[in-house]
Amino acid sequence: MDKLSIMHIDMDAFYASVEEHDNPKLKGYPVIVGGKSRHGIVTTANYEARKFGVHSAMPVYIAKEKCPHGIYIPPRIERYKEVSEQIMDILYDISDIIEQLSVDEAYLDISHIEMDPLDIAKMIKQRVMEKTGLTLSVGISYNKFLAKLASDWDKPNGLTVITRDMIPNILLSLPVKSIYGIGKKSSNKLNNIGIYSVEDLMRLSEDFLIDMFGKSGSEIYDRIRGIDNRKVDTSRERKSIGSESTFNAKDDIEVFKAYLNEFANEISNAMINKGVQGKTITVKTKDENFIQHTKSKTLNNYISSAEDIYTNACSLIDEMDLDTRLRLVGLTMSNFMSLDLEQLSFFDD
Ligand code: TTP
Ligand code: MG
Repeated sequence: MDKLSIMHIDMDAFYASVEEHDNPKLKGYPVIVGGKSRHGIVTTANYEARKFGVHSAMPVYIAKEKCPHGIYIPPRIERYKEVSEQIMDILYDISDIIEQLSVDEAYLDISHIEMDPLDIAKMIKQRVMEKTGLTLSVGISYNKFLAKLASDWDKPNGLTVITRDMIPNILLSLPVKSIYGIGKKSSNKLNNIGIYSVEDLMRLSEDFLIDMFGKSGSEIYDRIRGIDNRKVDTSRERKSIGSESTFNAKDDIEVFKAYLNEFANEISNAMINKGVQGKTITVKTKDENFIQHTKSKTLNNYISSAEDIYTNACSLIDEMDLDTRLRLVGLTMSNFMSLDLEQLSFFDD
């Protein structure tokens, strides 16, 4: 059987959900996040507003015609980025092989994790809910194309697994434009020759598709047959510097802090070498039951000295409920700014 090695996660109505979470009075109402001006565009709408036909990329004035009683909110991009970071932190705790596709979406390679993929998905949902109060949809399959299709299958708050035997049922009736690689233009081109569904598309030969779409014709040919060999691309590496150690389970906070001190020195040296300062600091622990816990904070100012990093790390670990013994302590700095940039902005001021 194909190994269910790829997971795709996508937050539900992301910007609108953040707004609802930050202002619970919005719950139950149609919420539309969009530019303020008359020419503004809808970034997203919650599921309540979607019932009225409002969707992303629609001009706000049209949305207002469709849903006049909706609540219209200008976007707060910085806030969404902050929540996005929290979600990515949770994902990076689970797998290092992650490809972030956008602010609310990522692939995870979970092939090296022993746990049942469904349990991994439930754990992610639970951790994201605890940390951010938001729901997401998860798709699991043996390749990227099918995992992404799966996460979209049962939104919101979905959890869908696609196995090979499900492919005909799931794919054949889909419109061609729902296949990754077939945009609006290509979809129109296909419609013009009478090809509407994946089932229609199946009848075309690989050569025909290559003639029509070039190299991607061959990818489309494979994809609708459930073949997609793209790897989860980790080249857009996350910018963080960290260190961690495992040891025999113990419950001595002074020992943990001694580790943090050592890591703070290492991290500070590395940051100074790179010429960066950072503002987010994360302490990670693993307890004697191998359960991982993290606590992060984002400071108002950038730091790079070992002493600053250590002091903040200590206050974080003091705030963590260490009710069992630990077998790992780790420390990470992220959210960097290069020192050159700081100089520039200093002179600008
Ligand atoms: P999506 O994941 O495409 O949409 P969504 O999270 O709002 O809803 P869904 O439950 O269907 O996943 O995009 C993520 C965020 O990106 C979205 O909340 C707002 C932003 N966005 C735009 O700003 N413009 C756009 O055209 C789209 C599609 C999204
Ligand atoms: Mg989304």
